[in-house]
Amino acid sequence: MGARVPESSKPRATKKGSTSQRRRSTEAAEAVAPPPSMEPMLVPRGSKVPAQDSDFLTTSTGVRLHHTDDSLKAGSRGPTVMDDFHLREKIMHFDHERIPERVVHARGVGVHGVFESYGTAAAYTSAAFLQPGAVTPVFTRFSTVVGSRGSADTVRDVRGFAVKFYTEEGNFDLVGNNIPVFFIRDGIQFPDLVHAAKPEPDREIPQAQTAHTTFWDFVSSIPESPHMLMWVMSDRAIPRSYRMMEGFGVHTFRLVNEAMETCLVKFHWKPVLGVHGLVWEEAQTLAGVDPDFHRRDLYNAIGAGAFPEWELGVQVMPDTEDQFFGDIDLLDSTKIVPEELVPVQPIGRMTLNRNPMNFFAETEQVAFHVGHVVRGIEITDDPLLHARLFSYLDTQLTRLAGPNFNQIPINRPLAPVNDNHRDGFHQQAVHHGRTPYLPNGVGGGCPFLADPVADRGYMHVPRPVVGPITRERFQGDDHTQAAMFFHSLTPIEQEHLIQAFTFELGKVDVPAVVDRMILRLAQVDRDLAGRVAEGLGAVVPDVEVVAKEFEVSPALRMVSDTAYPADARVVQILAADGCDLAGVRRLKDELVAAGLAVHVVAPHKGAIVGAGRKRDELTVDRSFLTACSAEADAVVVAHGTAALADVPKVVTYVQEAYRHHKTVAAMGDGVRVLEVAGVATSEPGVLVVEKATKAFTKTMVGLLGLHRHWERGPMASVTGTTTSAGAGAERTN
Ligand code: HDE
Repeated sequence: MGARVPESSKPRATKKGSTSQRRRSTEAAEAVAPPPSMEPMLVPRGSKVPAQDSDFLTTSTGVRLHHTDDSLKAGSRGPTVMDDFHLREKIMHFDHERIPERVVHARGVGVHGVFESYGTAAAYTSAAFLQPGAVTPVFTRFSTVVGSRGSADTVRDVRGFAVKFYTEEGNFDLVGNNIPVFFIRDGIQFPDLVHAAKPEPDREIPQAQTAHTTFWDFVSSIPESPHMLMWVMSDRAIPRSYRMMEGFGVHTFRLVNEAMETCLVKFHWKPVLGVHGLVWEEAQTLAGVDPDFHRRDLYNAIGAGAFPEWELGVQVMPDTEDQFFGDIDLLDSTKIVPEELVPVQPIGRMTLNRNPMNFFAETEQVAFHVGHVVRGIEITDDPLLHARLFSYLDTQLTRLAGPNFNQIPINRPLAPVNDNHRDGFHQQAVHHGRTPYLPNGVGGGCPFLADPVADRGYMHVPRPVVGPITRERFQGDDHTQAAMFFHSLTPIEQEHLIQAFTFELGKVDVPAVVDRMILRLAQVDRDLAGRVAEGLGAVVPDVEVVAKEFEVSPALRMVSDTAYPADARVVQILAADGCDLAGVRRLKDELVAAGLAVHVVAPHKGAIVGAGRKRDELTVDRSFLTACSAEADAVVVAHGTAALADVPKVVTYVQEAYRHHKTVAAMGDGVRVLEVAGVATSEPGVLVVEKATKAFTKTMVGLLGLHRHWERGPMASVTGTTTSAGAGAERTN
């Protein structure tokens, strides 16, 4: 019929026409390409990415397509015809893009890095990656536990801290948390714990939080939970950044050296940037303003070259027959060994230096497993750990659809593999030979078994195991370490912990559950229970405190006088049209040069113009509508912005930053905003300068390294001066 080809059906890019397109995409690729030091080491392996190596759009079987925007129809409005293999394949694949999210730790972020061994653990373990000078690539995934994959980053929750070491002797996964203890002592109760913490099943609320009845119903019934509850109600559960969290292996592991001598160890990750939290109000605001706050923070820091670092350390205890250290049961994951009793010995350093190329391929498909250990590291008898040994392998079968998940690029070891496993869903290998079994004679006995010494084969240290088989919970002291944790905190941290308990229990709608929890707290500490009960209008029952005498452990505090590096901390400069652009620019440049991130925030996006006759412009990063002080570590009001003192949103902005104990500064007449906000300029962490100078930048960086200025006290002076803030608001009206 010689029908006219409609415009929209014409091929979009001919090979000739696509040259410029290709150039553009190369440029774009170069713009985002990692610097050579961050070149992918593991993924992808070759120069070509399978399924993405044609310049043309193709089907999944490589047929080049000339049109993809319209389905094949009988006429432009007619029914779609079955001949359209492209439509059916495209939709079929799309329909199956999602895989089941992790049953816990669904929300996470993964990044690549490197681990450098100090060699200081060589006396304790034969593990090759812990010998002097060994350098090992790693992939680290941080996560929240309770929320779904799309939930907010800043919720109150434990954070997962899982590291996969691609060692030359196979993969070692250290699958830990940012809290060194756990809610339960026996893994058989994990499904109950998670069912209680997840959204309640009738209405599926609330999402990503433990502030609801069923969680507290369960944990208040678990005798060993008080210690973990102290940690989860502390500011550790609302970290400022993944870069500022400690990590813990939680369980005790056994190290084995070349002489087959053993010791028991607890693993610790110590962040070079210190351990810092958000304040609860910020965490709540950020969940709405920027649900990806932690993910973004980590990507941005790595993108800017501010690579976060942690020291790996071990507490080393003798491998005694009963596996106790003094009266601390090393097989009980609800107990710590205080660092004052057994110091943490640094054994290496991890630097996270490369963002993933593709979230799904790497972060979503990475499969951690506590049973991925290497020669020189062994599992102990902790019953929590033993349940995990089953769970991690098992869960991947569903999540990654079959047993071949270790062939996925992100999970592949660097060490050569010859496992005799065959077939199964998603088998990628084309195995050769006809003897995937041992012993064999037909295949020449291949693959060979490794001698534990000459070939460095993994061998378990023989250990006698005795005892009756029984379903019995071993008894422990469940209150003393909980009390020790509470009393080791600074008063401001204690106050936050009490507020957290009060908030969470305030959301419980069954009074008997609240009463039971207060009773448990009273067994730990009467003062703590009394302060929580007061906020809830509840009564502390007359029960005996069961916690015994203890020494406080200063290592448990987050608040200290130590100044840490301020790498990639965020400073917001509040500016406006007509302000001193030169001053803003200078401050911004100097802060960026010092390794900080700077956002210019103004009444509108686009650019602001200076006051001078010569046209001068500065790009605005955020408007007051899209920014909030919770995203920043410090707020500076620029010179030439006195009029902002008449804008209630700006006044509240500065008050919030001050109330959250952040560094607040003003240049020149920007001090007017501080005055109207009721910010006392004599208070710690409040700076007023005439203009941007090197000395000002230096002071700012120093103050940011302190994290917050807790000595200001809670909100006191701002509340006391609401009249002047109100006056500012009045003038606007
Ligand atoms: Fe996990 N945990 N867990 N867990 N866990 C999972 O494995 C489990 C526990 C931890 O970034 C799951 O691959 C049981 C303690 C992290 O991919 C699952 C028990 C600690 C991650 C599982 C525990 C952890 C997980 C879900 C009680 C700190 C995220 C998806 C015996 C030491 C790993 C998956 C990642 C993930 C089971 C308790 C840390 C279901 C049965 C204690 C960091 O297998």
